[in-house]
Amino acid sequence: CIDCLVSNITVKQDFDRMRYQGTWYAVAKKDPVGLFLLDNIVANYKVEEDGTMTATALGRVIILNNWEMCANMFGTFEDTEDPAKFKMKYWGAAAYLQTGYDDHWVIDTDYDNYAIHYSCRELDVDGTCLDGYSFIFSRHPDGLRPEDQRNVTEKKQDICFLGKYRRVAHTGFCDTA
Ligand code: AZE
Repeated sequence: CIDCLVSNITVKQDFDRMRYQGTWYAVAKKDPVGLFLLDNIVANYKVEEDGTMTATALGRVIILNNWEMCANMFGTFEDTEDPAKFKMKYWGAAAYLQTGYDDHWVIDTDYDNYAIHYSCRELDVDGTCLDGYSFIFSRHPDGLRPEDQRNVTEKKQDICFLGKYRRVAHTGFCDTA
Protein backbone atom coordinates (compact mmCIF):
# COMPACT_ATOMS: atom_id res chain seq x y z
CA CYS A 1 0.00 0.00 0.00
CA ILE A 2 1.58 3.29 -1.08
CA ASP A 3 -1.25 5.69 -0.28
CA CYS A 4 -1.99 4.37 3.24
CA LEU A 5 -5.69 3.96 2.45
CA VAL A 6 -7.08 1.28 4.75
CA SER A 7 -9.27 0.05 1.87
CA ASN A 8 -6.11 -0.70 -0.14
CA ILE A 9 -4.41 -2.81 2.52
CA THR A 10 -4.01 -6.38 1.39
CA VAL A 11 -4.42 -9.34 3.72
CA LYS A 12 -3.35 -12.97 3.72
CA GLN A 13 -4.76 -14.81 0.71
CA ASP A 14 -6.88 -17.89 1.45
CA PHE A 15 -6.40 -17.47 5.19
CA ASP A 16 -6.60 -20.85 6.91
CA ARG A 17 -7.97 -20.46 10.44
CA MET A 18 -7.21 -24.09 11.25
CA ARG A 19 -3.50 -23.60 10.70
CA TYR A 20 -3.57 -20.31 12.62
CA GLN A 21 -4.68 -22.04 15.83
CA GLY A 22 -2.50 -22.25 18.90
CA THR A 23 -0.10 -20.00 20.71
CA TRP A 24 1.34 -16.78 19.32
CA TYR A 25 3.80 -14.59 21.23
CA ALA A 26 3.63 -10.86 20.54
CA VAL A 27 7.16 -9.71 19.74
CA ALA A 28 6.25 -6.15 18.72
CA LYS A 29 3.19 -3.92 18.83
CA LYS A 30 1.90 -0.63 17.56
CA ASP A 31 -0.36 0.92 20.20
CA PRO A 32 -3.75 2.53 19.71
CA VAL A 33 -4.86 5.66 21.60
CA GLY A 34 -5.70 4.94 25.25
CA LEU A 35 -5.35 1.96 27.53
CA PHE A 36 -3.61 -1.05 26.01
CA LEU A 37 -1.77 -4.25 26.70
CA LEU A 38 1.77 -3.36 27.80
CA ASP A 39 3.94 -6.47 27.50
CA ASN A 40 4.07 -10.21 28.15
CA ILE A 41 1.33 -10.55 25.52
CA VAL A 42 0.48 -14.08 24.45
CA ALA A 43 -2.53 -14.98 22.30
CA ASN A 44 -4.08 -18.38 21.80
CA TYR A 45 -6.41 -18.95 18.85
CA LYS A 46 -8.85 -21.80 18.47
CA VAL A 47 -11.44 -22.95 15.97
CA GLU A 48 -14.56 -24.22 17.73
CA GLU A 49 -16.56 -27.24 16.60
CA ASP A 50 -18.99 -25.00 14.69
CA GLY A 51 -16.08 -23.39 12.83
CA THR A 52 -16.09 -20.14 14.79
CA MET A 53 -12.68 -18.71 15.61
CA THR A 54 -12.10 -17.70 19.22
CA ALA A 55 -9.03 -16.50 21.09
CA THR A 56 -7.68 -15.73 24.50
CA ALA A 57 -5.00 -13.19 25.27
CA LEU A 58 -2.87 -12.50 28.30
CA GLY A 59 -0.92 -9.34 28.83
CA ARG A 60 0.31 -6.99 31.49
CA VAL A 61 -1.80 -3.87 31.95
CA ILE A 62 -1.91 -0.96 34.36
CA ILE A 63 -5.43 0.13 35.20
CA LEU A 64 -7.14 2.66 37.43
CA ASN A 65 -4.89 3.78 40.25
CA ASN A 66 -1.67 2.43 38.78
CA TRP A 67 -2.73 -1.10 39.51
CA GLU A 68 -0.52 -3.53 37.61
CA MET A 69 -2.03 -6.84 36.67
CA CYS A 70 -2.26 -9.57 34.13
CA ALA A 71 -5.29 -9.05 31.87
CA ASN A 72 -7.06 -12.25 30.94
CA MET A 73 -8.95 -11.44 27.74
CA PHE A 74 -11.36 -13.34 25.47
CA GLY A 75 -12.34 -12.77 21.89
CA THR A 76 -14.88 -14.21 19.47
CA PHE A 77 -14.58 -13.59 15.77
CA GLU A 78 -17.24 -12.79 13.23
CA ASP A 79 -16.50 -13.76 9.66
CA THR A 80 -16.64 -11.33 6.75
CA GLU A 81 -16.47 -11.86 2.99
CA ASP A 82 -12.69 -11.92 3.26
CA PRO A 83 -11.39 -15.00 5.10
CA ALA A 84 -8.50 -12.99 6.64
CA LYS A 85 -10.72 -10.12 7.86
CA PHE A 86 -12.72 -10.58 11.03
CA LYS A 87 -14.65 -8.48 13.47
CA MET A 88 -13.49 -9.31 16.99
CA LYS A 89 -15.73 -8.92 20.00
CA TYR A 90 -13.56 -8.94 23.10
CA TRP A 91 -13.88 -8.68 26.84
CA GLY A 92 -11.93 -9.30 30.02
CA ALA A 93 -12.27 -12.00 32.63
CA ALA A 94 -12.83 -9.17 35.11
CA ALA A 95 -15.39 -6.42 34.55
CA TYR A 96 -12.85 -3.61 35.10
CA LEU A 97 -10.90 -4.73 32.04
CA GLN A 98 -11.70 -3.51 28.54
CA THR A 99 -14.47 -4.59 26.21
CA GLY A 100 -14.65 -3.76 22.53
CA TYR A 101 -15.49 -4.59 18.96
CA ASP A 102 -12.49 -4.22 16.66
CA ASP A 103 -11.40 -5.19 13.20
CA HIS A 104 -8.98 -8.13 13.27
CA TRP A 105 -7.09 -8.58 10.02
CA VAL A 106 -4.35 -11.08 9.33
CA ILE A 107 -2.02 -9.23 6.97
CA ASP A 108 0.40 -12.09 6.50
CA THR A 109 1.45 -15.32 8.15
CA ASP A 110 3.29 -18.53 7.33
CA TYR A 111 1.33 -20.22 10.17
CA ASP A 112 4.48 -21.83 11.60
CA ASN A 113 6.68 -18.85 12.48
CA TYR A 114 5.27 -15.33 12.11
CA ALA A 115 2.04 -13.39 11.75
CA ILE A 116 1.22 -9.74 11.21
CA HIS A 117 -2.05 -8.57 12.75
CA TYR A 118 -3.75 -5.26 11.97
CA SER A 119 -6.69 -3.38 13.39
CA CYS A 120 -7.85 0.09 12.45
CA ARG A 121 -10.24 1.48 15.03
CA GLU A 122 -10.93 4.83 13.44
CA LEU A 123 -10.74 5.95 9.83
CA ASP A 124 -9.62 9.46 9.03
CA VAL A 125 -11.69 11.54 6.60
CA ASP A 126 -9.13 10.80 3.87
CA GLY A 127 -9.46 7.02 4.29
CA THR A 128 -6.18 6.52 6.15
CA CYS A 129 -6.12 5.06 9.65
CA LEU A 130 -6.46 7.65 12.42
CA ASP A 131 -6.29 5.20 15.31
CA GLY A 132 -5.19 1.62 15.03
CA TYR A 133 -3.06 -1.09 16.53
CA SER A 134 -1.04 -4.01 15.31
CA PHE A 135 0.80 -7.02 16.66
CA ILE A 136 3.75 -8.86 15.22
CA PHE A 137 3.36 -12.43 16.44
CA SER A 138 5.87 -15.24 16.56
CA ARG A 139 5.44 -18.91 17.32
CA HIS A 140 8.77 -18.63 19.14
CA PRO A 141 8.90 -16.81 22.48
CA ASP A 142 12.42 -15.56 21.71
CA GLY A 143 11.33 -13.57 18.69
CA LEU A 144 11.24 -13.71 14.91
CA ARG A 145 13.58 -15.85 12.87
CA PRO A 146 16.11 -13.73 10.97
CA GLU A 147 14.72 -15.03 7.69
CA ASP A 148 11.26 -13.63 8.51
CA GLN A 149 12.41 -10.17 9.55
CA ARG A 150 12.69 -8.64 6.09
CA ASN A 151 9.20 -9.74 5.12
CA VAL A 152 7.76 -8.45 8.39
CA THR A 153 9.43 -5.06 7.89
CA GLU A 154 7.95 -4.91 4.38
CA LYS A 155 4.47 -5.63 5.72
CA LYS A 156 4.83 -2.99 8.47
CA GLN A 157 5.46 -0.53 5.66
CA ASP A 158 2.48 -1.83 3.67
CA ILE A 159 0.14 -1.05 6.57
CA CYS A 160 1.80 2.33 7.12
CA PHE A 161 2.92 1.50 10.65
CA LEU A 162 6.65 1.23 9.95
CA GLY A 163 8.60 2.95 12.73
CA LYS A 164 5.62 2.89 15.08
CA TYR A 165 6.29 -0.47 16.71
CA ARG A 166 7.77 -1.20 20.10
CA ARG A 167 9.27 -4.47 21.20
CA VAL A 168 7.14 -6.56 23.52
CA ALA A 169 9.09 -7.91 26.49
CA HIS A 170 8.44 -11.39 27.86
CA THR A 171 9.58 -11.48 31.46
CA GLY A 172 7.27 -14.21 32.75
CA PHE A 173 4.93 -11.70 34.42
CA CYS A 174 1.78 -13.46 33.19
CA ASP A 175 3.10 -17.02 33.26
CA THR A 176 1.24 -18.06 36.40
CA ALA A 177 -1.92 -16.02 35.93
C1 AZE B 1 -5.61 -9.94 20.60
C2 AZE B 1 -5.50 -11.45 20.26
C3 AZE B 1 -6.78 -12.11 20.13
C4 AZE B 1 -7.59 -12.00 21.39
C5 AZE B 1 -7.67 -10.61 21.91
C6 AZE B 1 -6.77 -9.62 21.52
C7 AZE B 1 -6.87 -8.21 21.98
C8 AZE B 1 -6.98 -7.82 23.26
C9 AZE B 1 -7.03 -6.45 23.72
C10 AZE B 1 -7.06 -6.27 25.05
C11 AZE B 1 -7.03 -5.02 25.77
C12 AZE B 1 -7.08 -5.03 27.12
C13 AZE B 1 -6.99 -3.86 27.98
C14 AZE B 1 -7.25 -4.03 29.30
C15 AZE B 1 -7.21 -3.00 30.35
C16 AZE B 1 -5.74 -9.12 19.30
C17 AZE B 1 -4.31 -9.59 21.29
C18 AZE B 1 -8.81 -10.37 22.85
C19 AZE B 1 -7.05 -5.33 22.75
C20 AZE B 1 -6.60 -2.55 27.44
